[in-house]
Amino acid sequence: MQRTLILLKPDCVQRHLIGALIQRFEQKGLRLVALKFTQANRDLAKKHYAVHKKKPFYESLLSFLTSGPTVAIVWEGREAVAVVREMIGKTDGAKSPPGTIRGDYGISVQNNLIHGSDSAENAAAEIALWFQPSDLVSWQPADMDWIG
Ligand code: DAT
Ligand code: MG
Repeated sequence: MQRTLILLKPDCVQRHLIGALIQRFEQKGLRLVALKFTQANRDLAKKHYAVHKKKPFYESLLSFLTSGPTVAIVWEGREAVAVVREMIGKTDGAKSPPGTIRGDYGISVQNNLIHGSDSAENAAAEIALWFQPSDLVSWQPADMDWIG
């Protein structure tokens, strides 16, 4: 079992797509571990996107992530990191195939609706940025044996 972090970014919230996107992950069989509606401050945004510090779009990325509310979610399941990345699609919505989240709902590079951790190691670090350990709920869904 693996955990991963997703962020439903400010464009997703403003476009009223929170429910539609959460539904996809629920239906896939991922288990909800933690969920928070929050507006990231600059300090959190900088830590979250620290890997992109040298990129030309870094400042714009920080403004975007802090511009409005975000939904942060921890999902758990078999191969959760890779499963979620596949469901999200490519970074650029215009190049992301239909059937993926960014392919179905977006056409922008920056305003691409959703973040998903790209490795188990980064997932653990990102979960610790957005949540307290006590926010994470371990539970057994009734249909767990069917989903695997
Ligand atoms: P991803 O979110 O697919 O993991 P990433 O980690 O390479 O993509 O980049 C983080 C975010 O930065 C991405 O979701 C959108 C933004 N971004 C990436 N490349 C960009 C570019 N060339 N111009 C503007 N924004 C960009
Ligand atoms: Mg990334």
